[in-house]
Amino acid sequence: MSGYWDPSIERMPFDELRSLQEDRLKSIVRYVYDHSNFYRQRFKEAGVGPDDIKQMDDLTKLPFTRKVDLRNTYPTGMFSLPVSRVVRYHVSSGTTGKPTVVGYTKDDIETWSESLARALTSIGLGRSDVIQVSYGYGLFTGGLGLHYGAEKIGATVLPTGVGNTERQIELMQDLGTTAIACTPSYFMHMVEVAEKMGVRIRNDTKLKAGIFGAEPWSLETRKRIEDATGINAYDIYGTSEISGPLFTECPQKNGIHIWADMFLTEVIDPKTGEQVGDGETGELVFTTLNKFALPLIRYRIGDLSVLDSEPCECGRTHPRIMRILGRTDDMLIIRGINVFPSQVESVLMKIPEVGDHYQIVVGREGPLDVMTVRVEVTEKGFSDKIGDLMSLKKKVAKELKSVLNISAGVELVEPGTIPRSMGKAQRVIDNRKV
Ligand code: DLL
Repeated sequence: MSGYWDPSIERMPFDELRSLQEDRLKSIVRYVYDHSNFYRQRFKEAGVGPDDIKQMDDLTKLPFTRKVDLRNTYPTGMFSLPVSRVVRYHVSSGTTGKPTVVGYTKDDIETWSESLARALTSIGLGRSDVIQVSYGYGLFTGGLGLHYGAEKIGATVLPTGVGNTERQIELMQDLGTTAIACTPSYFMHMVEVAEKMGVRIRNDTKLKAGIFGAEPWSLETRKRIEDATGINAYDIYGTSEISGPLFTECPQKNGIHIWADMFLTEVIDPKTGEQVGDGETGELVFTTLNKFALPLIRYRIGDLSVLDSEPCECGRTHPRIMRILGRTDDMLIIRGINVFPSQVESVLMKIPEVGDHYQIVVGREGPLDVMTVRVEVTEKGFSDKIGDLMSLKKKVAKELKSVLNISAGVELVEPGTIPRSMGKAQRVIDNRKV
């Protein structure tokens, strides 16, 4: 079992942790009321003020906030401090609408790094590690976030960023990278490129851990990555609004620990807004407890997960969220049936002849929705016997149907055909929206 970065916090007894959360909740509510015009207005509209928040259960009196609020107040209307106190901005790519801007004080950056220091230590990394950061640097939070966290634990950072994959692999070998941080889809691409260069990750590098996130990925993908390379692949989660990458799994690999002294986590029914119990799927809602440039109260993240507050075998008392199913807005509705791309991935990655890369193409034929799953066949699975390919196609369609309850078309394509991603993979092409 690996060590702790700060055992006094990470193993803090539940009651103490809860009372710390309660104190911080009261303070942050008062703070935003005093500092942010946006929140003061919002609380007034909801008929609630800082004096109404006396204990944890009062949390539900507070109104939710959402991404749309950040958009409507673009660029910095939700900030609680003047820009002169802000030491850094990050900006979302704006692929789903107007971009959102987040800002940090020096202390906010420190808290973010502290969160990652705990997470990276929990997966066994430390001073003797070389951590290659292959998330994008710049406006995206992945690169700089991991960079600061890795430096904080005294590891050696190799800040490669994304792209130039062959060079990344050469450097990985030359500088003895022991852990890599990037999207799982980019890592799978890297493995493919390495193979073409005659480099086997398992034998020809020192890589032992991967810190993979920023996009949904299934347990089946984890298994593939681990089987193919011999590394330990850990899930890392966060969003730019709550700082960036913040939390990982511990070695139990059974949920991602959310540091309760920093964040208050709720899971709600996205339709009613009511909290759901532990073990039930719902939308994640976070309240930041010690972030000061852009504190967020009951912020609806849009990601679906399940909360588990039971003690973890690793000894940490902080609650866990289970693997992210996807965003509420990623859910495809095909002929009235809800489909998450992550479910499709789970099915595909169990079929050995299917390659690591896939795409889901949705369109309409007359009034009907049609979904086609485009999959690469592995070099081994690629046979010139038409009969074999036909039976593979049938097999994939059958497995998809048994899990998704709808019929999907299957298109088999040659290895290397589907575009590779360096950052977040674009898995879904929904032509209905065009
Ligand atoms: O993706 C922050 C990040 C960087 C996380 C590096 C992990 C590693 P955004 O660009 O704001 O921030 O996108 C956040 O990405 O709401 C999820 O939908 C998705 N996401 C992030 N991590 C995971 C994960 C960064 N481990 C959005 N599993 C979130 C599934 C993830 N989805």
